Amino acid sequence: MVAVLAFVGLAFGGVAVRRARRRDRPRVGARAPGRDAPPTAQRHAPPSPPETPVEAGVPSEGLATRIRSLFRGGEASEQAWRGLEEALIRADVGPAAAGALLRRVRASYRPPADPAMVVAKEIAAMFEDDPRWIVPVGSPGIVMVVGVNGTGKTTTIGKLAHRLSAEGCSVSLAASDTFRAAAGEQLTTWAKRARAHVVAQSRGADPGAVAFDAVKAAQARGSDVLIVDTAGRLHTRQPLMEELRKVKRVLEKAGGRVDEVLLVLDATTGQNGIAQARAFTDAVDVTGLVLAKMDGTARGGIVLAVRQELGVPVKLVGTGERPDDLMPFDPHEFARRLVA
Ligand SMILES: Nc1nc2c(ncn2[C@@H]2O[C@H](COP(=O)(O)OP(=O)(O)OP(=O)(O)O)[C@@H](O)[C@H]2O)c(=O)[nH]1
Ligand SMILES: [Mg+2]
Repeated sequence: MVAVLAFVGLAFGGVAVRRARRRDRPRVGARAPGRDAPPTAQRHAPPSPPETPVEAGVPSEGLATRIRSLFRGGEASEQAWRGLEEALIRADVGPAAAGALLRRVRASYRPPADPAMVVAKEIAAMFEDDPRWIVPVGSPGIVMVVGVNGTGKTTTIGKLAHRLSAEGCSVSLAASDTFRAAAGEQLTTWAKRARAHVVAQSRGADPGAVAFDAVKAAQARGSDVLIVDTAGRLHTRQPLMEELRKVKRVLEKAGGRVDEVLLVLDATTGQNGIAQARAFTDAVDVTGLVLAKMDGTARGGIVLAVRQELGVPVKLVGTGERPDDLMPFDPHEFARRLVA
């Protein structure tokens, strides 16, 4: 137990050191200077009308630029507040979180403060009391990973296994995605890199049976953590959601409890992310979000909406496809990026 607690500390220490080193470099996934910013002529152009279609999760212009232009001259008119709410909604923050954020900013903004900085500070504050990612301790600690198709579940599991293993933890993986042909191989490739043990069966096998075997194997090996991969599924397909419930029940029966149920959301997901989070939470009680693909242009505003409407905290952030591209959620970093 002492050894396990030590690596929990190391997990945070290691991550903190890595993050500190990264600060000196361009942000992970940051594009070449200037590419994020529109050309100068556009930068000073009037903001686009609200009905302009925008790609989900990708604000058409930097939120900070928009906010500063709304509050130009330090003035906080009703029009500026309305414009701020609309800009937040366009950044996928959702109406409920945008309303809550607006109340906080209205209470704390005092000109001549930079309104964009105040918004960022209040966004970070909204996550302040949320539980953070902690390596589940048990024999084994069990993490189940769920989500719709292609969000980054298996890649997240691979990165997590790599990180835990590098920090001295013994990791087992359950290939309970028995639906997709290459799913088991993909997990096995990650497992080799991470020096983790995989329990798999042939394609089409019962995902619950794989989960059961994996708990028993992890117990027999004395693994610290078991991470369970599941097939991507549409949250609206009831039989598939029922299958997921069954996998969780089997894990609980075999392992006593499931410590974390992580829902992986693709950062480019727009408001549909709320429907996904609601359906998966109803089915298997999601305990945390993983915000994947944050190395692209998307800012992941959707997690603020999910946090506000369902109370599910963000635990991890994926910033690429390499083993090191996963880190604990940092509300300040997230807020800075959303309001960039
Ligand atoms: N750029 C980037 N790509 C990612 C990230 N996470 C996953 N991907 C890529 O997204 C694609 C889908 O990733 P998977 O891990 O297979 O997603 P999945 O949710 O397991 O997919 P299914 O099992 O088919 O539902 C792959 O090409 C990954 O390399 C990330 O943080 N950044
Ligand atoms: Mg997968």
